[in-house]
Amino acid sequence: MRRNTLIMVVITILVIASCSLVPKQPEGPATPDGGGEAAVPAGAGLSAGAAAIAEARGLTPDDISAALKTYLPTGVHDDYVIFASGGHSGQVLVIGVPSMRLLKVIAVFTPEPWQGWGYGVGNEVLAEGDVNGREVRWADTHHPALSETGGDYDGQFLFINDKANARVAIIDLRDFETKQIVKNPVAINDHGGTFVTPNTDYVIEGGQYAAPLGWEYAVLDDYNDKYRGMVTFWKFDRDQGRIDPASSFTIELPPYWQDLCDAGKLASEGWIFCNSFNAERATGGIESGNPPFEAGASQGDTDYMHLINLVKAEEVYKAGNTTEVNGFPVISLQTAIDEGILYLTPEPKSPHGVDITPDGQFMVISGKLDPHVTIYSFEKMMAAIESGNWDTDDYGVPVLPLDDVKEAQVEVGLGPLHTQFDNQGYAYTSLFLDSAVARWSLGGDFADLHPEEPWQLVGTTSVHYNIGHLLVAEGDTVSPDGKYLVAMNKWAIDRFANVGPLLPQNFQLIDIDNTGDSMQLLYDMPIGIGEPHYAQMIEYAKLSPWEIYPEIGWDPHSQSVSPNAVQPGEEKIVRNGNEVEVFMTAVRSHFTPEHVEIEQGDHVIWHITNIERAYDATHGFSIPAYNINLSLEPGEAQTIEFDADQPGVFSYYCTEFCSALHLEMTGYMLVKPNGSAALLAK
Ligand code: RUQ
Ligand code: CUA
Repeated sequence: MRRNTLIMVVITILVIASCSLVPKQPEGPATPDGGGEAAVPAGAGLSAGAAAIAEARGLTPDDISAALKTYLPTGVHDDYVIFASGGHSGQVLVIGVPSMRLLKVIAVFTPEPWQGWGYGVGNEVLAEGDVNGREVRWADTHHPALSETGGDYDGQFLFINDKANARVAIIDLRDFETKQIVKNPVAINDHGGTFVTPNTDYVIEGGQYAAPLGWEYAVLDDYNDKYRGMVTFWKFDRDQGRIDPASSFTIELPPYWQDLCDAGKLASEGWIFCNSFNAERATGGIESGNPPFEAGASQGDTDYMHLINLVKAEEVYKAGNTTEVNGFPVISLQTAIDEGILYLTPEPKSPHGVDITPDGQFMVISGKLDPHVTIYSFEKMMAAIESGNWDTDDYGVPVLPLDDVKEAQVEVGLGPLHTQFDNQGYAYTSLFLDSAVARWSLGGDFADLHPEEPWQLVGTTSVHYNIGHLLVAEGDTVSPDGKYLVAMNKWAIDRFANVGPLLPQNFQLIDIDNTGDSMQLLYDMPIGIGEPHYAQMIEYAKLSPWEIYPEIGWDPHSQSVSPNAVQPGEEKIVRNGNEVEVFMTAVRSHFTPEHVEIEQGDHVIWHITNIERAYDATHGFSIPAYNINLSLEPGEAQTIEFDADQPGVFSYYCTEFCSALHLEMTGYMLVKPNGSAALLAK
């Protein structure tokens, strides 16, 4: 009895708390717990059995159509694949659409045992991300970018940034494995990355919180003179599948907090656009009676969009007109001004993100504290630059007057953040404060695609809750597909079973394959490993990953046959002084050799090749106490090295349940004690 009373009190508190927290109650599609619509009426076109199930579960007609639109029978593949930031997990999530099934977590910045990432495989790649020699084995991943050809996703590579430490990683989509991590030598954190130019010549990494370049020390009183923003252009070498730091450069920017960037395309190809906030150059210091950053950085009515002429910048870099920061070439702010590389234009109140329409004609910016999206015309911006009719900011950077470059403003709702596009002439903007997605009509050449007047709000759909980014199928390419939109919600509140005070974020799939104001919410997917920021959705048919590695003895890091590959019949153990080299193969259901006898103090170089040619015939390999754990996909060759400093008997075994005799897929590593240890062992 007392227990029940307690439960009732708790429930009452929870209901009250959630009512006051929930930003806006759903008003669109009904939810399973009840909203408005009645359960499916009898005879709604369902078989008697299906209708009975629907009735027993209290499903509405909307629920049923949502289920039918997302259900995939076993063995049927999704039409689209999402590559989502894994947030603080430092990884990338691969999700199928419309099923919203998690297909894979790709290890990137953080060790991941299943893939052996950081336990024998990938150690060198992870080490590339060390900062000043210190291991940093997590990341705050924000924005994945698929490689593009002609402004369209080509399915070859994926890039993603680490905001916390200003790093960029590259994943090869032939095997969904991370190949490279680069640490930005100029900035200690970033945000405006990653974005690619239309043919992936450059991967863009913009900064966030201004600091002296190279994160040198300087007091905050010197903020205006010594603190700077930046944007780095990493040259991508598609043949090597790597960024080439030796052909990359940075542009020094004023100490406004550059936020997000987007690469111009088609009409605007060759230009880069970055929004910013804190044009006020607030330096915080709430503890000393200064306005806190949140107030100081939002005092002004406008911040600055940055327009960067990348073609010019590349010329200037190639001409060697750069300075160096930590050995990395930097085009100075003054050079950027003198050479006509950098322009600014005002943007309303503390914006977040800039997104370019598929034709490259318009740049869309949302002020977080302004209910509008502001649309800029590339043509007008070029005309304004041409006219020479501008003032400058405190650093001498030309500021193009807003009225000269603005095309339109659309009032969309409260807290607008990010925008994506479809194939029907609509744009979609996330509304953080309203917890909604706004659909609005584009003008320009898009005006013919829809019945509405251009630059108008067409409809909104509620999401749950506090949406950050959104994504549309191929929604930031030159030819979006429309069809599906995913709302990346920061809060979940009551959407899922309570799993304690730390809640998953909520990806919500929305059907946008219709015109007008109806957008149906289809599915909720909890993200339980960190806060994802952005994601991109590519047509599954554009991906062509390998089923097995092309040849036996494949080194995934070099994407070629390893010189250390071990072919069947070539297994052996070779001793050379106190260096022991093991040449091992793995195949169902044994390792060869099964005995590895070494001596304490030996240096061990151990090559293993999975000689399988069967789809999905992966073997694991772990050596206890030595922190070694590999995943060997069919054909894969790996080499590990360690000092046999611990004497004893160590059974290595396969960690993937690969066959009926998987448990027997094992062997003994015998490390014979020597010296004093040998005496003790007697
Ligand atoms: S963030 S919620 Cu892209 Cu890093 Cu916007
Ligand atoms: Cu190989 Cu289990």
